[in-house]
Amino acid sequence: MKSSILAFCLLVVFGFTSCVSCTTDDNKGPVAPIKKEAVANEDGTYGGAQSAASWTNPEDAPVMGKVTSWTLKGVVELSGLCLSKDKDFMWGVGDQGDFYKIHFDGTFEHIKNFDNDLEGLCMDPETGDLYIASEPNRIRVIRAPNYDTLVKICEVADAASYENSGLEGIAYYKGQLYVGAQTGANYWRYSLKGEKLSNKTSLRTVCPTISEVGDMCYDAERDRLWVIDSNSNSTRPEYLPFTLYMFSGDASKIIAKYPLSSFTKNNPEVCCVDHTHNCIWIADDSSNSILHKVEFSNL
Ligand SMILES: [Ca+2]
Ligand SMILES: [Ca+2]
Repeated sequence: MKSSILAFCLLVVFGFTSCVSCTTDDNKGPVAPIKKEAVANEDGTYGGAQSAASWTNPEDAPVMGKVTSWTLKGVVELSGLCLSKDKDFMWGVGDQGDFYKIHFDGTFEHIKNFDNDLEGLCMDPETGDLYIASEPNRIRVIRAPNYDTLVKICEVADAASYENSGLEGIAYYKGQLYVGAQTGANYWRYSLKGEKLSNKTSLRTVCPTISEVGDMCYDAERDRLWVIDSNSNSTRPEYLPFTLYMFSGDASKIIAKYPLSSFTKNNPEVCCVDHTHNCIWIADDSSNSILHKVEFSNL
């Protein structure tokens, strides 16, 4: 009898205790962070800001180093950069239609104004022609060697309603063009003549933490597609703020992520890979644009 009474008492005590501790856990909340802990997607990526801290770049990925910044007084809303054909300066474009030569020491020359919302540019390395993304949905070209006329290529029909969240990035990719938009982090591939080669696809399908395309740059030497996300995401914690993403060249896989918030404060809408200087040029689109030389090892 004594042992069964003891067993009964223990049952009551432990039952009560476990019930209390269960209630306490739910109220105090240590359970909540555990529930939110990130679970990797099938492709190894993570979704949501909670998981951002747990992302680790692969060991053989480029490593970000020193950052040098210049305020370019008079360069208005710089939103696209690409290396010149001889890689001795960069071409630049801005939202107010301005077309610049930007030098590696932070000096610049204003070439002309095209009265267009110029947001991104890239070069055909065969011809030196500059392909331009213009908001909301225009693809244009400035032909070498005179670089004095903005010529129509086509409109991206899917982006017609994107307004000032339209095309921001364009990249020369194996004789074709990538074009990317802020809205939905969507991108397409087009021929140099303006024929659509791939349907609208969101980079979020392989990288759930990207909010928008601020700029894109294809690195042919390493077959990588670099994309900068220009959104602070202060109200959308499901996406990472101000981040540089490195995808495989065909955009089928996210490889590495680089947070930029420690030095980009405004609206980073430019990324340009430069192997000669072992860096990626990044710029904040603002009334006096800010150019950042971001050095990398193993770029
Ligand atoms: Ca841009
Ligand atoms: Ca714009």
